[in-house]
Amino acid sequence: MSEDDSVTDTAPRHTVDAFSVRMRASAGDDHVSGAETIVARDTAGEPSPSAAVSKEIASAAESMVQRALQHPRGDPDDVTVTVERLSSLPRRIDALPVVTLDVDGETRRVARELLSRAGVTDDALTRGFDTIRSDTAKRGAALVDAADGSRLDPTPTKGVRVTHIGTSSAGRDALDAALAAQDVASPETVREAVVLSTTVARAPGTRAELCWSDDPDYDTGYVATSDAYYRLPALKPDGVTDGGRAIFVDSDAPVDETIEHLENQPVLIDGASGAEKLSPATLFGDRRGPFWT
Ligand code: PML
Repeated sequence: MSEDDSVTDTAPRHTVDAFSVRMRASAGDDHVSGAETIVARDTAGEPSPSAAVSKEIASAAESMVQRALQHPRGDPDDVTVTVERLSSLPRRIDALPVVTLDVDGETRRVARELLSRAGVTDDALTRGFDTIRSDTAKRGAALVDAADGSRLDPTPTKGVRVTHIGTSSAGRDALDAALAAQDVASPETVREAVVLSTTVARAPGTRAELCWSDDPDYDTGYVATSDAYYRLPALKPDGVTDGGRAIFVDSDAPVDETIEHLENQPVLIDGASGAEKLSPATLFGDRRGPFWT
């Protein structure tokens, strides 16, 4: 073996040209903001990372740092950006359809109806609302048994963090265009929530998700099911500064597999499935029911 051959043989070989880029900002012990995306090359090739991927990583990291420094929740004293090469190629899927519900004063009832139609019992959905309102699972989502409402995540003070997610540039453009057509006021917030909720909806064992923001000035929340991401204006109860997520899981779900998927399976949103505005009466298709107006 020549000297050149031995150098080639010991050089690292990367088959996956895809990276998770994540940011967390904190002030003291308080979380200020976070963001993440995936940067992946569409076709295989050498060398890795390609110049295009390197440039995209740098640009994603820069905009995350800007965002951390300008966040309305306050000045961070620590901003950490992590760039991690993925060990497998991301699963590519389309975003859930986005449905903004034209609700007026009955938001909680509509949220409960959506969850109930997705197979979540009254006890479980009440537990979901209570969990988001309380202090637990501030960082991650609570996993709640869709039948009896018990907590399924092993460390309830931490919850489950849905990570290794992002959009391709085609997916991002398609989602942004769909949201712009509906005049969505905070497209970046909504895009990120749609990416996360699509990952949740397509994970094994999940039935539905309930979420509202911890930003005191942002009161639109959502229910996501395998059918759609339903936006619910004024979902956040009055005076509530806590926010978070409850993910409702089938009683017989393989919980370890669900958590592994949510925390570690890379998912790239590659396309959109449209956006529309609907009244609850139209959505539920029941002209005699409680949502007929
Ligand atoms: C969050 O991630 O903090 C919650 C975002 C909720 C977005 C709801 C929407 O406007 O669609």
